[in-house]
Amino acid sequence: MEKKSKPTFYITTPIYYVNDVPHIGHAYTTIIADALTRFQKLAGKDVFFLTGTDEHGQKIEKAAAEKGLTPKALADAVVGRAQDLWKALNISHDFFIRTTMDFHERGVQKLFQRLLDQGDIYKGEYKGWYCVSDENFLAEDVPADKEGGKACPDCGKKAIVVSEETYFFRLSAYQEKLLAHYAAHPGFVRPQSRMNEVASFVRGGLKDLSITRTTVKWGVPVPGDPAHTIYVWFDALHNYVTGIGYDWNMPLFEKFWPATVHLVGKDILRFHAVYWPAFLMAAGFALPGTVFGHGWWLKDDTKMSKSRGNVLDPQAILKTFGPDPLRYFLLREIPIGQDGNFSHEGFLHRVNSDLANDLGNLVQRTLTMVRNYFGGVIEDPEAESAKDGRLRTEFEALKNRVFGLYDDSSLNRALEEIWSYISDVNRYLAEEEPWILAKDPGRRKRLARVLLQAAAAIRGVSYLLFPVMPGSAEKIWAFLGEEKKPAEILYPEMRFDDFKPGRKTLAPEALFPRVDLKTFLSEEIKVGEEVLAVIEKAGRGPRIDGGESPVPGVEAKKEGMKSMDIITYDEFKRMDLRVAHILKAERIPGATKLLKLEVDIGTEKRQMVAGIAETYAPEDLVGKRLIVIVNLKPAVIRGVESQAMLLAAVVDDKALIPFFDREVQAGAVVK
Ligand code: ME8
Repeated sequence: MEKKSKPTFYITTPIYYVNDVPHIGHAYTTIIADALTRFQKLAGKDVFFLTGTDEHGQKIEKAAAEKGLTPKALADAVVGRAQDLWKALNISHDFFIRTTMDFHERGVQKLFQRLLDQGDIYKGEYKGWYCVSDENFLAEDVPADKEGGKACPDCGKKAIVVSEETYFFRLSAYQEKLLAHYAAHPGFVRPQSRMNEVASFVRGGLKDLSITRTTVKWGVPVPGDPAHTIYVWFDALHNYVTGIGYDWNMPLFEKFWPATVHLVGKDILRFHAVYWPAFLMAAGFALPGTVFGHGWWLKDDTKMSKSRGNVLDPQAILKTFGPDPLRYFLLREIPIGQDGNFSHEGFLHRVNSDLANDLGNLVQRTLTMVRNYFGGVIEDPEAESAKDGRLRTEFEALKNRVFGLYDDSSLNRALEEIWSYISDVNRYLAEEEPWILAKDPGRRKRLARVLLQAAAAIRGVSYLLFPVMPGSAEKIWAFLGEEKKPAEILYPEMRFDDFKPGRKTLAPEALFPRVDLKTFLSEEIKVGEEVLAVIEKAGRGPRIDGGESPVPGVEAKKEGMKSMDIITYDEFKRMDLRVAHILKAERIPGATKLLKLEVDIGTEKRQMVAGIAETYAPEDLVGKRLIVIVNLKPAVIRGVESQAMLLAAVVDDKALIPFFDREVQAGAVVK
């Protein structure tokens, strides 16, 4: 019988320059590619993931000279550090290409020769402005400054004039073909807005491109004319074909070409969406499916880049947290395509709140109960109630949604969905109160059901998180007594119900460290001092999250009250705090701690649920004036939607609300 071959998926990152070690921006692209790779493997595809380094050109020549090294010695030193970083980030690339590898150089020369022979490359003279930092020729319409010089419109650095004999690529001949390709393949560039930018650039007219230099020695020599070296971008872009075997392993090349996705930063979209497809058309190769241009990580609102001196080295974060928190943060915080501002406070907040609190605590609590109540064994449970069953059916629906979102590269939305389910599981435990069931020997089968359900949900969640947090997912599966690893189960075969009684679970270790800002920043010498100075000046105390949990009904995190989890003033400002008047208050049937309130917040009436029934009788509350947060995402508690949250002190487990002692208008802003 003929063996059916799996569909292929070939993904690439840019190959990074070796003038310095990669920073968080480079890590971002590589992490996206890794998450998509791991997901596509779960989806049953035969995946190839290529990354590497761009080692030729004037920029490297210059950086090496400044350090007193040969370009190759500089490249060798940087490559080692880059590869260590990818290892520390758990990057699962299939091959790491260096443009100084001999098969790559041969492949580039061969393709150059082919285009020369067929007339797509011709010899002429180039005179114009060149940006060494970006390795890019300036367009003619870039205006001159007062002294008659020109600055690079992309990086702002001074350009130099170059005048030399050069080989040109006949780019102008591809203008219409490129436009036709864009029209026929609207997904060729993502996001869509960037497709429009690229198409309008091409429509504006394409000039032939100078693709060799005589003044740069560090490059691939032009075949038969070694006074010329091949332009670094012509050289570098071809890594995508030589890296999967062009000219040295043709079966591999034929299996994976064309690339499914070239993942790049928006800074180099034009090279990938205009020049590269034109080179490919000339060579007679099929074009890649998509060039995905992601946004930038900014620091203090400017692009993180070595030339601006504001880069963050991921090593300090990795040393404290390991790879998964950084992977999670970068993928959760922004959709691919948008820019994001990196802040240490933002990072810590996500780690403490989403990872340590929501997910880490859930795993820890559940497995500790299985251990304490059943000696670590998942016991035979009673039959599923409708509510227990909801956790299962919700998981199956979630799985399909997350599949679709990962497949569409909407990683942040997939993570949002997963976290919403994690909240549901936390709420299930809070409502079923297994710690109370454990006190009643007659309810052991019920207790077993609640813990089985929660553990099965945790198994499912970890599976869905595997592409983004592979190390943590594997650890959780091992805690759950799972023999397989997440990567061994294909997506369609993953079922909630496969978690069955009889398993022996392990004692969980802490998954995510709780780190306070000061300790964290002591690792980050330069940035740390700056941020701490700001915090100390502001004289802030502990964060105000010791009261009601953001997901009401879920146990508030005790150690969270003690930890210094600092937020910035901007984050504080995002909270819309208002004066509210209580119009109605009533008990919620079956809930001893909760009251349902109707409040007037000036602009409208809101319904809210608050854990204050043990301190206040409903009739004492009507007419009272208090402070509420009105822009918090609504939550459903005991089937009642809560559309605002009040502030209260928690003393001896009782909530005490600060009321105003004089008349104050509903809706007044609190700041
Ligand atoms: O351009 N935010 O290499 P490069 C997000 N060698 N991503 C960032 C970033 C930031 N602040 N800074 C860098 C080159 N990146 C060429 C590529 S490919 C044939 C040749 C990421 O070392 C992003 O992917 O300057 C960007 O496109 C890439 O690093 C640039 O890396």
